[in-house]
Amino acid sequence: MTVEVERKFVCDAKIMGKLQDIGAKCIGQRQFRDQYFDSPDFILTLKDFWLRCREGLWELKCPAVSETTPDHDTETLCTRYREITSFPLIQSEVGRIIREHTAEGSESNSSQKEQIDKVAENEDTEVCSADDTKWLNDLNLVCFAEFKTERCSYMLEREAGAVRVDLDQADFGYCVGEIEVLVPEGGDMNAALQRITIIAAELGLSCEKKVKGKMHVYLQRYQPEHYAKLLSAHIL
Ligand code: TPP
Repeated sequence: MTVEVERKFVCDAKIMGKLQDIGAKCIGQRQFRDQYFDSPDFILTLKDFWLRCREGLWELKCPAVSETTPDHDTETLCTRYREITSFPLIQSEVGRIIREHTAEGSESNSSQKEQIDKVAENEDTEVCSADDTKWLNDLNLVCFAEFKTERCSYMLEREAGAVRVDLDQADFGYCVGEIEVLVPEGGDMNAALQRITIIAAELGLSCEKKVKGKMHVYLQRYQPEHYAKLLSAHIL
């Protein structure tokens, strides 16, 4: 499992030139469609878990447990999420979160619990294919966001290690850049944060507030109720 450490930045017209100037190599351009899933009462996202299907590949981003105490600027500008990409692991983790929530909640009823327990049994015995949507139905998970992204990716090789920069253009008219380092679990988090800070400085990014991601803008525009709940839970 890996932890994705990332700093988002505002993409302006000069960014391509700046990337070239600091020696970034373009490693490709691609388009993908993302679908995000949650229960109708937002059990996953209100706990900061993000379940996504990107072109048939599932991923669960989970809040990373912080063992380091970065300085204030780094802490506010960078995000850290543990990424699970194994489909059976995603199923069991999502099932666990939903089950725990349902067991806690007073509104849960016995038929809902029976349904969810059935999914738990199946996890051990059934091998599911990636396009199997039965588990989503059984856990009452629905798609709450769907959009396409056009992405240009760059690599920067530095002595301290490689850093990736993605320039994303979402189909709902929002552009955002991301400086990203993947850290194997237990790896050096501070070194990763430092690498990101160095590239941000080389790109001349000013240390301001955290920049909004694609999902942030999507929810703000198209799912204002969901957005408001996440804001009051301090998730976004
Ligand atoms: N980014 C910021 C700046 N703040 C957050 N609270 C989140 C992300 C949480 N979050 C919202 S949507 C999402 C996450 C982790 C899933 C998409 O992650 P992201 O890395 O933004 O998308 P990608 O680059 O993989 O398309």
